Amino acid sequence: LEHCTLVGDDNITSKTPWFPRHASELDNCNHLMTKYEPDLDMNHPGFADKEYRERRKEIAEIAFSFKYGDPIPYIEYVPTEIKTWNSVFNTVQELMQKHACVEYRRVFKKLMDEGIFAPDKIPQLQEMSDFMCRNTGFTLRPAAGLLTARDFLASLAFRIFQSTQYVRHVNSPYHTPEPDCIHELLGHMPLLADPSFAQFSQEIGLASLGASDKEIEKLSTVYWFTVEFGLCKENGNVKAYGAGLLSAYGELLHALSDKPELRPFEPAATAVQPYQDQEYQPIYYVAESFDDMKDKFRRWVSTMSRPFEVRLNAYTGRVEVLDSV
Ligand code: TIH
Ligand code: FE2
Repeated sequence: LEHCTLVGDDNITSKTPWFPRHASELDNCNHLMTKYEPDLDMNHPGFADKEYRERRKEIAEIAFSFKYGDPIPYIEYVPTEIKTWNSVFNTVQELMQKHACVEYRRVFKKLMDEGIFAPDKIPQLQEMSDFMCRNTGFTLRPAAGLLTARDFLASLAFRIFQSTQYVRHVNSPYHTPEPDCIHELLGHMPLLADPSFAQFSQEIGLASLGASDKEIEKLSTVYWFTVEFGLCKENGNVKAYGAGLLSAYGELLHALSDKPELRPFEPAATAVQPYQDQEYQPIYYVAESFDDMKDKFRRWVSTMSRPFEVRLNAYTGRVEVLDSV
């Protein structure tokens, strides 16, 4: 970055897709993908459950009316929701000792010690946001559901994670194809409170700002095979760090069994690997370490077509555009 000169907006052309320059502009970045809506999808476990659909609507309203700077509203979770949390929490707590990477285990313990993680209460997004903020500067904003890749990745540039706040249907506790707050809380948030992983997440976000549609597709594929389903090496063993593995014990055991194919993480190849989100992944990518993953990712990002680089000015909270070198 020392080699870059500040150029203002000169390199942003009319062809550059719009991107937010400050976290307040994320108020415009909450476009939903209409996938897995319990109202529309007959296969959704909540499709025939009117009460569940009502609950989802009620919680979605919070996200729709949220504006930058607002505190995240408190949700009084009901007993069925807490029961679902409890089932998932107990399996994760047991399995992660052996199968999760050390960074995850370390933060998990901290969350237990601080009373934020407990078997019988669902953490509130605001308390979790405060925890992450004091560890890495990451904060949360509520999202009504699955967002478009461009919107979702843009927020990461500001160290903001868009999180759902509803709970999966009680009939499918151990695997859901759509994100829910159990997946976000147990899968994503511990690692977003780890400095090295937080840095990696933000860099994916920064790389996405003003990127072409094709590059957004590649970045979200890399995100999928790392942040969501990544494996890594630790003292010669393979461990899980992907959030979709840490929040779904069926897939965690599948990923670490001899059934799937494991490949070394290589951004250029990983970025073009097709994937689906309906069933367990047939292929996983293994990183040597978070540092190695970041090195490889940075080298690959520098080959992207964007005629500028960006950085977040931590003092102003604004994204600055730089000449690329
Ligand atoms: N399959 C995960 C779970 O059941 O917790 C949730 C998701 C991961 C990735 C997309 S949705
Ligand atoms: Fe996720």
